Amino acid sequence: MKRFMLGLLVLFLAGCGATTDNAASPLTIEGSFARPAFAPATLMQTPTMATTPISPTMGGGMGGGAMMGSNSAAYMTIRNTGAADNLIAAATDVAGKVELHTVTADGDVMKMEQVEKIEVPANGEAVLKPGGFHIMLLEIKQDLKVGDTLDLTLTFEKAGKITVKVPVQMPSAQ
Ligand SMILES: [Cu+2]
Repeated sequence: MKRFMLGLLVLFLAGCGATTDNAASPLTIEGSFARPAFAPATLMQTPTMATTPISPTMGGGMGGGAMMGSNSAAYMTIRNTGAADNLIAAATDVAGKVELHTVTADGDVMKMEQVEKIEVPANGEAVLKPGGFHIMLLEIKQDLKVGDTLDLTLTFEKAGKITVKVPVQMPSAQ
C-alpha cells in the first residue's frame, strides 16, 4: 500500500512539473459574457460617488433580479481537464466589489445568495449561467455597454489566477 501511494505521489509530482507553464493549465474558460449595466454616476449625474453601503448581507434588495442598473453579472463555462479545483474569487477594474453568487428558490421567489466558492469538478465543468452560479459585479464604475469588453481575473484554489476577456452582451433567451 505504501509503495502504491509513493507511486501516485511521484506521478502527481511529475504532473505538476509539466504544468508549471501557465499555458498548460487544466482549466479553460468558454462562452463568457457579462450583462450590460450603467454606472450610478451616469444614472444620477452626481460627481461625488459616496460609498453608500450596499447591504452587506445581500438580503432584501437584490431579490427581484430585474434590478437593472449599477450591478452586472458574468457567466461562463469553466472546463477542467485536471483535478478538482474551486473558483474562490474574482476581480475586475470596472467593479468596486465582486462576489460569487448562486440563485436559490425560496418558495416561489428566486433570490441570489453569496457563496464562498464554486466547485470545478475533476475532468468536468462548472457552468455559470443566468438563474444559477454567477460572478456578481457590484458598484460598477463605468457603463458596460453591449460590445464592450472587460478584463476579469478569476482566482482558483489550485490553478491560481486566470484573466479572461469578457464581452458585454444581453443574456440569450433560453
Ligand atoms: Cu448575484
